[in-house]
Amino acid sequence: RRAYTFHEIEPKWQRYWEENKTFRTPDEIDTSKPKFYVLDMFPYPSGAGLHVGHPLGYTATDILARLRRMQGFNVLHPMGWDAFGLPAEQYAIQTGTHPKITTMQNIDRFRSQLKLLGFSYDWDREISTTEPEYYKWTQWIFLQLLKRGLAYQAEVPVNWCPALGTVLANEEVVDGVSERGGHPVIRKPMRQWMLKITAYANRLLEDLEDLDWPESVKEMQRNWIGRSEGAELQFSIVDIDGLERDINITVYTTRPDTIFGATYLVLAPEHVLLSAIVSDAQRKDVEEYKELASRKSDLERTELQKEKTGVITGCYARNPANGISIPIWVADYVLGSYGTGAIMAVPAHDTRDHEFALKYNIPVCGVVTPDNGSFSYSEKAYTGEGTVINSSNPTSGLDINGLPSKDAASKVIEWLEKTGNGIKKVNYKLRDWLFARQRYWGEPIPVIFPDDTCECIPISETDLPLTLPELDDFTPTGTGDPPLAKAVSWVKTVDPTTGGSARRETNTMPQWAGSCWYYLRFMDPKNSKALVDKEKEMYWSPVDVYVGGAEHAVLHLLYARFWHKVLYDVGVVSTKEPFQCVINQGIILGEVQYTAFRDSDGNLVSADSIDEMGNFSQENVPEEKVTKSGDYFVLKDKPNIRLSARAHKMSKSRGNVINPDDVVSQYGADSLRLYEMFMGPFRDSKTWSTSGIDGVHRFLARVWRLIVGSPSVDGKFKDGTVDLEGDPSIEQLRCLHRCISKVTEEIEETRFNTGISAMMEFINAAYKWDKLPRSIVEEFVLLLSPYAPHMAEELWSRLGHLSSLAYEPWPKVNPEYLKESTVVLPVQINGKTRGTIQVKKECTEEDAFKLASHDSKLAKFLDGKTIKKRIFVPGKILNIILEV
Ligand code: ANZ
Repeated sequence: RRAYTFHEIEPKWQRYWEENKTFRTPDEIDTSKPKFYVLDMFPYPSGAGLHVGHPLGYTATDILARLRRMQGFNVLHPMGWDAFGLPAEQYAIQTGTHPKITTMQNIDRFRSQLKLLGFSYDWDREISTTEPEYYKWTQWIFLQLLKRGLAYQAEVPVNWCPALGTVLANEEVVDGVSERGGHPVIRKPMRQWMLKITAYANRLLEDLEDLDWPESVKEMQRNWIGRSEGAELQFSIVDIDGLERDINITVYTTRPDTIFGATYLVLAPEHVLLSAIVSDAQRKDVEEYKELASRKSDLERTELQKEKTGVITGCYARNPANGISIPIWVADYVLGSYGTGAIMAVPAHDTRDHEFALKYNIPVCGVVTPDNGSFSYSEKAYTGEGTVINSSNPTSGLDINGLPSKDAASKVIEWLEKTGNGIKKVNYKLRDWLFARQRYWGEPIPVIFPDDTCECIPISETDLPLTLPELDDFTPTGTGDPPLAKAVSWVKTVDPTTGGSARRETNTMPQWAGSCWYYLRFMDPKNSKALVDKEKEMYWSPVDVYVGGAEHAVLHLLYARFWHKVLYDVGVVSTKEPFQCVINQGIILGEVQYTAFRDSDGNLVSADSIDEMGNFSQENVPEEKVTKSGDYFVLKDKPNIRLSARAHKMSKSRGNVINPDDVVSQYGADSLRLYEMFMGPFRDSKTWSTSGIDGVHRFLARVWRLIVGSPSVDGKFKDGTVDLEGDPSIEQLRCLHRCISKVTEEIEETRFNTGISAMMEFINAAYKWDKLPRSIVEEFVLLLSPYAPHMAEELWSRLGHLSSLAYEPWPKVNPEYLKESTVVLPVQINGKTRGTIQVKKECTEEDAFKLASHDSKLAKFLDGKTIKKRIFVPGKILNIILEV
């Protein structure tokens, strides 16, 4: 039997690790050792179980964790569940099964699937966001936010989704429908909890600099925060006869240099001063316009392609730069929630203003020219920088003609500040975070409302957790009242200070809440006195490597950073940032699918000719009938028929989903792990391929046969394979140390795929050796162990070790063996030394001869001659005898 018996090996070692708690990170640790905290974005335990995308990130972090343990670090490598959220609740609505039960079942399934893959998590630290001992601290953080004025209630227009019966965050609405389920969403004002993330905008932006994150993720966060610099300036209101009124409109602009080009103002429809300034004649039109605008989302209003609309207010403003009266409009392309909700419109230099001015016949006045020529402002807006023109006024005393845009902008700001007409101003796109959901399956918000006041009172920290009440009916009430309102006896409570009756908050927190701080709980998961013990936090913070999907580039990673900074201010954490390094794994696409095409007569046609055809049918072609020809895929037996080849996202409807459990039972967990790491660069997207997994499986089987030998698998090694006594040769040591160096470096740089290539090279070389000394084999087994831990443990034990290799010292590279040693080899032709070549010490006769015949000096003597004989003394001489 040559078999590599993964079926037996894998469960055996999983049991061993579990029974011995091999990967437990003890509570009390030797803190003089360096630490390594490597974390996966914990999963939402969906009903579908693991998909093959999960093990991609999890294997990578597992390899890092195993490497660092062997390098002598204290490693924290935990796993848990982000288990509140919509799907369990919707399932409950459909089936009546309590979300707690569904969640528990899903967690059990996920856990056992993860255990099948041999990840070295410390399962003693497992947490779920739905456990009261956990969400007690989520609620505690909410109370800290409340205390600091960072949680507040507001009547805000929200995205109300009637079908889901809940309010959604902006990010959960895509193109006017809910991200989950695609139900229509409308705008509706409601009382909501908000978190003041905007108070942290600048810190969230600035602290990005020192993070070792993908540049693309940092850039997305920067854009989301959307810092812009400009000025706030005031326009005084004049009525139609040019009389000053006692009202000012403040606008926000990023282009103070264009102030002389402002030919009208725009107020957002929700601007508070609108009704105060509107003329009687225009009042009706303006009211109608406001009503229309209130039905649109911000996204619809600001889309560039949408035709701009607006209504004149009948009121005017004086441009402080030149004293000219300009009309004030109301238009919905200006948002009430950004800047001051009012703008000075400069049609010559802003695309939206330009479109609007053309439509409503408003003057366009160019005040910045491009440096490389003239510009026709009536046709298009010039939005770039340049030299300022038409911008001087003796009355106001402002003259910026001839200045570059940037300098002009500074000069205008100076002038504004001097004259009291305005100030320099920084703005952010970031909005406060809507923090309430009209849902059952979430953390209750720990506040009460006494019946006789409209005050809101936080519940005492000592009364936490405020547990979710049991409920049988989870359906949304549809009125906007959350399902928790149905828990009548829970809602009714007393105000502890007055003894009067009170109501509990029935909104719950959004799913993001629990995932904002879970990485802290893992440091000290059972602490009932504090969220995390101070010393443990100091030791383990920050997370050294955090791996997860790129879809979390903004929301999760921004919200978690925000909470972390608040906790820093509260004194709970010691670092400014939670995650030092973030890595996004690529996505795994389904296997490439090949499609052939037939014309209406049923004849096969080439894929490049179907464009002109009206009628054709398609069929899938199995991989074994396909071959590559140049850049295309063609049918093996009909190479002139091109096929289309595409990889799609794995989805149930396409039927291309690969189930990790199936792969494990067919090939073993080590093969799955190795394959996912071998598919391609870790960060890239890649396509699944069954033949690829065959390949790595064969590699593992080759390792097995080399070391265990065949066919007598009885715990003893067969002759001729591992030589337990012998000393390694220099060549073997060189080969091993090259492998150590490469594997170590590639894991540390998270280039897992090339680490595997290095091991494959080693095994290829090792197959050529007559003897395989134990010391060499053992080191190789250690190198293999982060990738294929089950097999490595088994080999280690068969090599005579009695306990796990998990904490064996990681092989050290000896640089001596990495030196490529070369020698200068004299080359004689017919006994006369004609030159030299530089060769590796262990160079073969064939290689030496090749080098000699390519050497320009030596080639002269060899060209066109027949060689009679070659005499080669390795490392000493090459003698070539020619026929005469
Ligand atoms: C005059 C101007 C001239 C502008 C020009 C632009 C170009 P960011 O970079 O996004 O901050 N703006 C200000 N508040 C607005 C609001 N509530 N809704 C819609 N637009 C608003 O852009 C700021 C610029 O967007 C501001 O600068 C303002 O138009 C507009 F050649 O003022 B600008």
